[in-house]
Amino acid sequence: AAANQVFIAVIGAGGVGKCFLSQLQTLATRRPSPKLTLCYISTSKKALFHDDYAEIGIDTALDSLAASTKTPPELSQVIEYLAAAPAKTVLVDNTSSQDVADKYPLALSRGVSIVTPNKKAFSGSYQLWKDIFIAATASGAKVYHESSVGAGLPVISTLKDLVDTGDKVTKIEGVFSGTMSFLFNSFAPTDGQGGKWSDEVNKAKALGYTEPDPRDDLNGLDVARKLTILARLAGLPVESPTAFPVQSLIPKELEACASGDEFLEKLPAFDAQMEETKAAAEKAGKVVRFVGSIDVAANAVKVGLQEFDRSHPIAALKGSDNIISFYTERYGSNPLIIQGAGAGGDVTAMGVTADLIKVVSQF
Ligand code: NHO
Repeated sequence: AAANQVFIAVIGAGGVGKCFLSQLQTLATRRPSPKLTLCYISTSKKALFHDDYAEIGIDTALDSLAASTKTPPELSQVIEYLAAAPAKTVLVDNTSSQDVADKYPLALSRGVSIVTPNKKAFSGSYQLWKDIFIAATASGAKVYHESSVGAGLPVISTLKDLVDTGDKVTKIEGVFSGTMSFLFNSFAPTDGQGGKWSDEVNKAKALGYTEPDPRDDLNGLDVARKLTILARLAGLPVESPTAFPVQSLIPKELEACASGDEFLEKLPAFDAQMEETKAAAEKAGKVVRFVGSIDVAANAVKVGLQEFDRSHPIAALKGSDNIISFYTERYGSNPLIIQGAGAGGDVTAMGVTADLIKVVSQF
């Protein structure tokens, strides 16, 4: 192997992982150099790799993996396997696993670069965050995670560019969840009546926007994780995604439901609560939205419901779009705004594949 080859290891082949493999196939065809060689792929149940790093065909990787009889080795063994490869390596983590995230410092310290949409490593403990960047700086390995906020939208790269060029970010606010965006755009539209809250939650689930258990979206933690990542990049040492106020939309009485299905069954009984929230906003000529904000000067992060004028860009959002506004000294009173699809396999994978291009171009 030579300088014009890069080994790629893929962990996770679900909704995002499958889309990533298809985009990797396109990338490998469009940019034949350096040669991107898939040498490892795994899910939580199966793995496929060869001791001599023989190439795994990208287009048939999923079938080959399905036919494999190997179970995934310990992660630290996978990292040693990659570190010993005869060329540079990139580990693509398409899981939402905390165990995989915890191993990033080890991988980076062994010279293995990382690209991932997994939020866990960057929104977990502040110590893990520090360990990741210390390890990367020491070894020169790269770590990119654009899709951990706003899927493929250029949110993290834009924030890094603002900071690195000396702009001062004063405030970041927006809609950071595709699920929450869809729910409020259809429950409390700027024109028309909107549906019943529980009906919209069921619709969002049927459309595949929500997590298998919709409570994982409605408890606000997904948004809190994204804000933790942005706040840290803006310079605030946020300790964890539970270190600031996060409003949950799960009625207290339903927190103990044994399953997502039971939760959905009982949710209609609580529609009146959300209806009141909507009516209160309407009385003031406004609409309610689920937003997150970071006030950098005040060191204040919060997640929850807020009322907006109907003409506000946050109120006028469509579908499951995200919107993120950066208020900075350079941009003055007109924020830099990023808007578009913020959930879904293809757009999330795009951020991952684009990160891979960035990493490879620095080798
Ligand atoms: P899946 O479909 O559950 O696939 C996970 C894969 O990882 C499976 O193949 C599983 O076997 C494997 N796996 C899990 N643990 C493993 C382990 N320890 N070892 C080996 N393999 C393991 O998950 P997705 O949907 O493909 O998501 C993958 C990652 O992308 C997650 O970290 C997720 O948070 C992240 N992500 C997804 C989306 C999305 O739209 N699907 C987004 C961002 C990041 O912008 C999107 C978003 O935030 C969606 C959010 N719900 C919203 O805004 O409403």
